Amino acid sequence: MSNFNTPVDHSYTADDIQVLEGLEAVRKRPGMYIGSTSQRGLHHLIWEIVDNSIDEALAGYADHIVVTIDKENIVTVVDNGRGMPVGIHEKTGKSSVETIFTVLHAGGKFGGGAYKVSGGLHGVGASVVNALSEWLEVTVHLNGKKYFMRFVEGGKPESELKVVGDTDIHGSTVRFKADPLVFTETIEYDHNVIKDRLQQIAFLNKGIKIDFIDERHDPSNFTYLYKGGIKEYVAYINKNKTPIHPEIVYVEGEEDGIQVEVAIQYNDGYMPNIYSFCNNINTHEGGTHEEGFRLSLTRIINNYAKESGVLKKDEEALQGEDVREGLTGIISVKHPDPQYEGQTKTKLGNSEVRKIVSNIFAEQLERYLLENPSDAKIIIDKAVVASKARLAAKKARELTRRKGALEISSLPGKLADCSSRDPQLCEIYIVEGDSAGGSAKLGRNREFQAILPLRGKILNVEKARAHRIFDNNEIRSMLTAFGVGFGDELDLAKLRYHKIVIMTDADVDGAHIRTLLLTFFYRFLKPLVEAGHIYIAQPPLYKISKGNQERYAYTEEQLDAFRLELGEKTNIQRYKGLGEMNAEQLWDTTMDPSVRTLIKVSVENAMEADMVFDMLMGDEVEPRRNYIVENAQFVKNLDI
Ligand code: TTJ
Repeated sequence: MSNFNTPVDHSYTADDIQVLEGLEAVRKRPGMYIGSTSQRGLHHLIWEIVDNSIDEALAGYADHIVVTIDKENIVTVVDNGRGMPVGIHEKTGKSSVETIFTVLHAGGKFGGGAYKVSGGLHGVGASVVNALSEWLEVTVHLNGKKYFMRFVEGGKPESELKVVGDTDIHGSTVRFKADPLVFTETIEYDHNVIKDRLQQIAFLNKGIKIDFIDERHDPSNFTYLYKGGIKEYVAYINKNKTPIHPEIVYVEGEEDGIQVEVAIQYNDGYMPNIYSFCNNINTHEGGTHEEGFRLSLTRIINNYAKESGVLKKDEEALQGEDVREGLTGIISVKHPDPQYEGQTKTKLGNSEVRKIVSNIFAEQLERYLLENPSDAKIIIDKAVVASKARLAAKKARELTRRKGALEISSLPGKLADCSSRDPQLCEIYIVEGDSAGGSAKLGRNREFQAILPLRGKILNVEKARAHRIFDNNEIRSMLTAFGVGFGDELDLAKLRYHKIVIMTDADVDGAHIRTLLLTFFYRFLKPLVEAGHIYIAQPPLYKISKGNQERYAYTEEQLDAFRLELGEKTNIQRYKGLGEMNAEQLWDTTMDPSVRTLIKVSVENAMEADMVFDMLMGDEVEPRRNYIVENAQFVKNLDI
């Protein structure tokens, strides 16, 4: 590590660590502490450790964090902070390092008033990571000494904290191996998940350099350092879009110990892209920080529109959705005592935050508009056009509703419905193209599988205004078939199929259609994504045959294995599209519940699809190629 010249503070003491309960509790019920023992829970181990280094950086004592995953999935986190405390802890009589790693909830507030960003599932303490590790090693560089301690079998100290040498640097290092006895599914970390989250953490904490070294991956080294923080985050999200004003508006302030940052920029699209965070956690469900932001945005833009005369006295005020059209925005707050609400505990509840964000943002947005009149005009004009389009769309929607176009009584003609009426059992396959649709209709189990073929590409909902979206036949067919309505009036209880399966070709067009569909689901039917109703079918890539033996391969590895198994002179058919399979093959490989693999779409997947949307759709081949190569495991084997 290169940069160890951050200020050193030796004034802290090692008390104040709350002693709560033992590590056995964690091993008994890991889900209570890290959500689950799936790969997602496994990833929490890394976040929990990294959070500690981020806290040290936010306190102003560290600016470099290195996360390494080696070939054995052993994780190392290094920071250049002060070094965690090594003295004897008053309440436990043991070293503070030992206390931090063996006492649940320790480490919360020591250092007095230090900023603790973790929340939600995070912030359970380094002891939880220790409890769930086969072994864990701590190294501290502090006051000229190098200290070391090792734990085994879920947190048992192998010996006490020892001085093992001299040093002229300061900082903390933690190395651990997740316990396969706990993480029975896998102890393998997902490269992309870790990389993306570390990049996000770097965006959200300006000036902190985060290196990610993944020795299992080529290339192995990634460095994230954003001096502009969320301003650079907005630029990154808008990278493949067309901004309509050159500068990103960036606002920051602090009140009552609550730090606020907002960055916004409009692009020529229609959809808002607003992401909010509290203490580095994505508040998917929004909350008071987002409310404060929306309030001020609407109020200040209306004021400016009226005062500049663009909006006449007798004209209707601009609505929130008008001023958010095509807006990319990040709202990030840091709160010493966050309260999370909502179904997934990702909604910020602290009521004081609304006014604080609203005040800070309003004052600085107003100043920005006054100081940048040409940008201001572009922004106001866009909102006024949006307002007119909204009124037109409202009329169009009312017309659609009156005609009963979304009633189940008018189910689309292309839909081959299933006979069961129990939504829990029912599945609907959204299939690209009529020929694949035909095979799927013949091959399905008509008891519980419905087929809806889509013709050509569905509408790009990013680039179309509301009334055009609801005029689109493919979208109308889907909405009618699903039966839940959409937007504010969406009713999950009316869902007619609990599995909605996207089945597209394994080529770049198929990837486009899948992206379009995911974007549509994410934008208009998000509760379906959140409730886990959206799936992606995995058709095979190859058929390997010899004599009367047949095998289907879904990956290149499987292909190699089957070739070995069947010996020389096999016949290999590469499936370019679903249409190349007959009905029976489609059932055998992709639709039969006893053999098929469905990938469940998470909100993160859908959000990612939404973010990479313009890139996949755009004319530039290179970023598209890179994306597809990078995401090969999700978007298997595409023709580019
Ligand atoms: C807290 O305030 C007193 C001085 O030490 C501060 C501290 O603990 N800093 C700190 C902890 N820096 N880094 C850590 C840390 C790093 C890792 C990788 C893991 C853990 C559990 C803590």
